[in-house]
Amino acid sequence: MAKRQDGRGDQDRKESKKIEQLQEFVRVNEGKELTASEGVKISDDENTLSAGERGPQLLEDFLFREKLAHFDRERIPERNVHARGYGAHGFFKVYQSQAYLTKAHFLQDPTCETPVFVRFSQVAGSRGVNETNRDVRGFATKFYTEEGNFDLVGNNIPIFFIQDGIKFPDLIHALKPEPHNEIPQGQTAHDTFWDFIGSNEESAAMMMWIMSDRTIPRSFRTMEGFGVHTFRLVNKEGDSHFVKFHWKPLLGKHSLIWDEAQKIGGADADFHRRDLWTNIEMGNFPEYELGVQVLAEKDEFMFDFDILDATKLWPEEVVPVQIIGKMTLNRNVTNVFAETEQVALHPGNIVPGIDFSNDPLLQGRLFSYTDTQIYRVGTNFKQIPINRPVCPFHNNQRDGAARYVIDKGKVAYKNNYLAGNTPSTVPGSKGGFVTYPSMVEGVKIRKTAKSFDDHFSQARLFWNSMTDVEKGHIATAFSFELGKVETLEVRQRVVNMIARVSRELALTVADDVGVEVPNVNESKVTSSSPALSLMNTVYRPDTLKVAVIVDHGFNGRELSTVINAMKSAGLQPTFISEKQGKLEGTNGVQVNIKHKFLTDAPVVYDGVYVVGGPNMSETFQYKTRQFVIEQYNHYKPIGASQYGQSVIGQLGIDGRPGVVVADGQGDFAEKFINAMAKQRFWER
Ligand code: HDE
Repeated sequence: MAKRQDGRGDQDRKESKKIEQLQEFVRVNEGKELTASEGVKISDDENTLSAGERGPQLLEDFLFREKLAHFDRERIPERNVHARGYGAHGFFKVYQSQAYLTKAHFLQDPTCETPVFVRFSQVAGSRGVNETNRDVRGFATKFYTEEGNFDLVGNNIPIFFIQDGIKFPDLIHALKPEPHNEIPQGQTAHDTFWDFIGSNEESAAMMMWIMSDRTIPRSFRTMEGFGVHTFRLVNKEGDSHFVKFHWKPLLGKHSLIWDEAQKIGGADADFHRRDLWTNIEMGNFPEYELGVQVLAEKDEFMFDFDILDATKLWPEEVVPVQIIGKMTLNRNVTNVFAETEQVALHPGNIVPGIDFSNDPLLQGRLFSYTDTQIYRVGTNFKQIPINRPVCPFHNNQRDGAARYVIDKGKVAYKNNYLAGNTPSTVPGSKGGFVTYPSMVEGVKIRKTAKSFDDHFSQARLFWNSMTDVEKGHIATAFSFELGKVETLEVRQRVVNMIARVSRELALTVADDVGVEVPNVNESKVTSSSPALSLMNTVYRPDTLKVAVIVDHGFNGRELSTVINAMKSAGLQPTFISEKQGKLEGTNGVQVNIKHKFLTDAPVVYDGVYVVGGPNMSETFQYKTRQFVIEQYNHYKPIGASQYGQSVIGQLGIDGRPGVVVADGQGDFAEKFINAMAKQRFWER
């Protein structure tokens, strides 16, 4: 996680062209006089014009009509999928020139800073859905390059449910709340979703991924991102390579556990946006490295699956991820609607040096995104500040709703004499986009290629790659989701599918949801891909949140030492007590309590440090123990000072993994920080 240093953050802002461009549109209203949109100054904005104080209101009131008419149109249609999202600005830099792979300008020069905007999202729920439900997360990046916008509109899972875009509306109809009662919101735990899965074998691998902890990330900052489809990179000589794009978070990939995710939903429905917003405000800038898996044209058929099939990944152990650059998110938006809501991302936005493959799912997306933006945001959505490129743009498109520019001149057609035949086209050698001339042959047909047929090998590969803890989580997730399915036959059909992936898993789930395991052959795949396990990652303490529970008369010297050590390690301590206000400790140390048991749930913290005091009330002790039990059950680190020990002593957790008590040896802070870095103690 990058820290803002020596005003560097401010400098980054000045350097970012996109930010400068956005600034031109920012309007400051504070301290100004109130006017109507046409400019007339308003003398009363709280009383509608009426015929007498108690009389009917008058249609003549143009100020009332303008205000209400605008309000009536404040919402635009929410995204059909990925409605709830949160965005941030930043920049991307390539580590070294990738000229051998691509001519894309932003991937040539390590000193070139490309502004980016990222929108993280959830697929299923409406705009107001809680943020920790089990769901795939979107990870969509707009690169404002010198050659136009490149959008990498990916997810936090490297594969997808279906192989052909024409099935997308069916998938989403099954996944969304059921239409007869609009229940459940933002959940896959219901009949229609699992009916779809049980009826579509191509979803087998994705079914395993979504039941894993990937769908309940700890933070957007600890989430991987994937372009999913196979793309092409094309260099100056016209050579093409197939690529898969990856984002790797420098903080490591970490997730919540299910019980925690459900409780956070109630305690803080804005958990992820709050986490991203707060950390960026604090200068803890999230960083992600961009990686590519590269396959030469000649190796197109090297796998026993088809690289055009979006339900398959390229195992990283077979095709390593080459890290080529880094993205840093260093600025929150000024206005969520204008930026995060109106941003129009589209996998079809590419620049010279990047091209599509024939992946049928990607091809389907190329139609859908522009179409949806025209409906959702409006005809001229590309001219809205957040969507404008940073490079110049000129064409013969004219007029339409909310045209944001005033086009000068009378020529608005190609092939003209009057304007010297401008705007003119640009040849490929001078930076114009030229489609890669890949070979195409065949008859017109509606059919999935035979090479897309194996649905279970990679589902099994995923299962083989999980640790025992992760396997346990997957089994519980299936039991939960199918446990909410009312139709027995739907549960049975899903278990039939699980049995083709792993008989062991099917037996556990079937037993739990009251169905049988059929006599079918499970996949014979024995290989694994360690990169797929979330536990094969980086563990760092920085930016983790510690609840510090304090009471009157706390040991001031001890507290100051431990808090300073925590802060140096990058941890974020928050004091919690019974009431808000000032709290006195020994040695003249005072803390200002802003959070209390009533406002802060244990689930929103990554660990707890119980400081206590000499005269803790029964209620204080009870609440502290409740807090600690929850943390303990979620395998999180627990620390206790000498007063603290007396409270948690009764819980019988002393000496258990991840429980660190101050024993007067002076190394408490170090031990506790190490425990925080480990994050979870699964062995409890
Ligand atoms: Fe999307 N998808 N999608 N999708 N998708 C949308 O576009 C669609 C797919 C993804 O933060 C929509 O602007 C079709 C795969 C993200 O604004 C819509 C198909 C992947 C976002 C749409 C897919 C994604 C979207 C909804 C099958 C991972 C949010 C509103 C052919 C690689 C972007 C909108 C943001 C959004 C259609 C499949 C990721 C309706 C037809 C595969 C991250 O156009």
